[in-house]
Order: sequence, then C-alpha cells, then structure tokens
Amino acid sequence: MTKIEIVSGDITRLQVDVIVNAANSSLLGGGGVDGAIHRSAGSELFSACKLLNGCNAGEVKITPGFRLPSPYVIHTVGPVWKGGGNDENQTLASCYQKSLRLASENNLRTIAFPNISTGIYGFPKSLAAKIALETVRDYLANHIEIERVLFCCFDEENLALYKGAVSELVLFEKVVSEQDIILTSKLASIIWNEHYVPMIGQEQVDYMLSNLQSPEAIEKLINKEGYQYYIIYHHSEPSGYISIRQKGNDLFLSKFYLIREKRRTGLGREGMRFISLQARMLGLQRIFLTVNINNLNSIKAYKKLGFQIDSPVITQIGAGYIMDDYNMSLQLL
Ligand code: AR6
Repeated sequence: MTKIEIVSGDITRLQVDVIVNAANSSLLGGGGVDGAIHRSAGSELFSACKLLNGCNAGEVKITPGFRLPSPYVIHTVGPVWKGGGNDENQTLASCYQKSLRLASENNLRTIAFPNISTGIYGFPKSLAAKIALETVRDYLANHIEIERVLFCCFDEENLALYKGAVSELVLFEKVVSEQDIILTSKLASIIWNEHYVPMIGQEQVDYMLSNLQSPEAIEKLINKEGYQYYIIYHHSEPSGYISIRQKGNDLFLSKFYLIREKRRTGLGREGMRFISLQARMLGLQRIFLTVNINNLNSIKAYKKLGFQIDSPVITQIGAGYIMDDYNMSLQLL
C-alpha cells in the first residue's frame, strides 16, 4: 500500500532511478552528502554541474548520475536554518515537492532523498522529517506515476525520527484500481451502517448503499462525473475516505467519512487539511458540503473545522427517499 520507505546508510549505494543531492547554490560540490555524491559519481558530475549556472534555495536541477548506480541526480538546495523566521519550512517543502515534480516530468519512478538541510545547514531534524514526509505524502496522493520514495537516513537520530514519524503518518491514497473501488464501497457500508442507521433507518441506508455506494456507482462517479476519491490510511489500516469534486468556483466535499474507532484521533483535522490543500491546488477558495440535519456530531465537527451553516436543503435520492440536509461552507483564507 505505502510507497514510502525509510532506509539507512549511504545514498550513493542506492539503485533507484534518481537520488537527490542536498547541494549548495553553486552546485559545485561541498561536504556531507554532496561530497559523497560527487566522489561516487566522478569528475563528470562536476563538469555537468558547471554548466547549470547554480541553483537557488528551494529549486532543483537534474544531471545524469555518471558512475553512480542511479542513472540521474536531482540537485536541490535546502534552506540554511536561521531560526525559522525566514521561510525555511516552505523552502524545505519546495525542495521535496519540486524534486518529485522533476522526477515525474522525466518519467523517473523511484527516488531517494537524503535528509536535506539537517547537516551543515542546521535545520532541526524532527521538524525537517515532518515536513519531508508530509510534503511527499501530499504529492503522492495525486501522482500515481511515482512508485517508490526512499528516505535515506545516514545518522541514527534521523533514522529514529523518520521511523517514528512514518508510522504516525496519515496517508491519502487516490482511488484508481478496481480493488481500491471495492475497498471504498466496503468502507461506505461499514460507516453508513454504524453512523446513519440511527438517523435515517436501516431501509434507507440499504437503499443508499446499494444504489449510490456500490462499486459500480463509485466507478461511475470517478470515471464519468469527475469525482476524486481518496482512501485514508492510519497505522496502515483503511480508516475512511474522502470524495471531492470541483463545482464552479468551489470544491464540493461529497464524502468525508471515518470509521467509528478512528474518530476523535485527529484524523478529522488531518483530512480537512488535505481537502483544503486540494482546493488550493485547484485555485478554489471555498469548500461546501451537505450534511443531514440530524447528524449533530458531524455538524459540530464541521463547525469546529471552521464551516458555517448556510441554508437547509432537501435532496431527493430516489424511491421516494429524501435527505433533509444543511448546506455548510468554509471560506479558505
Ligand atoms: N548518504 C546519505 N546521507 C548522508 C550522507 C550519505 N553519504 N552523508 C551525509 N548524509 P548535509 P545540508 C546526511 O550536511 O545540511 C554540503 O557541503 C547527513 O547525516 O550533507 O543540506 C553542501 O555542499 C545529514 O542528515 O547537507 C552544502 O554546502 C544530511 O545528509 C551543505 O552541505 C544532510 O547533511 C548543505 O547542507
């Protein structure tokens, strides 16, 4: 399921399509991982780097790997830590994001990162690990072309931090395969049965599940109606799912469901952050949803996440069933 792996040791030994170098803005070599990469790749790498005209912090450039086992190297320049008030976090995130984008553009499917900026550049390791993992996780949610991402930890402290952080990482995986669709439908069945039966009764729940949440119905929503589904994994367990779609200038949040045992574990906030990110990436400033007026816990949870109630709305769902809902919306800042 997960494409993220934590490995220890020397990045210059890894057999992946591309390794990332934590370089400096001259791109002409240095100490740390940069020095190790230049030594293993040989002097041709230095010659290739001389032609690149340097690189700004947060940016990326690509060269062949020459004598390295990996055919390519992406050179990125991390931020120098100056206390945190100089956009260090954003610059570090940009290193990871732009490296992945460059890998995608070059059809490179497996990539290894060192712990950028956490050596000579002095970035706090725990914060750097969190930014690295979350940035990569968010990119992978929408880029199925990347097959494997290795975080290569050279020092024991980083290795322990990454192992801890990755086991807590909430993953959002895009629903693409038939298997994913079947899993989504199963999650729907669990969640509707535990959550909606007391609200709208078993009969209506059964009707909705077989008509609107069957694998065929979900497949149609994805392939014909422009919905994107993401399964939420927590501690490697499928824990819920999200379904979104652009409607005009807004993002329509069609489904945001968590199985009962995963509620009140912070997944709501994590999921909302992910949904807001999808809205921003589409250039949208507002998220809206409908929620059953008797679904008091969800209404409360959405309010806590910043949503407001706009108006009541009645939705016909077929076979004489209706849903008595509220429209709720969240304006993104
Ligand atoms: N494989 C994997 N990781 C390594 C290796 C290796 N062979 N060697 C060191 N590390 P740093 P920065 C880890 O200092 O902080 C250079 O001089 C190391 O444990 O290499 O981004 C450049 O030219 C640490 O966790 O990079 C720049 O001037 C991580 O790599 C400056 O350092 C990053 O440490 C960049 O500083």
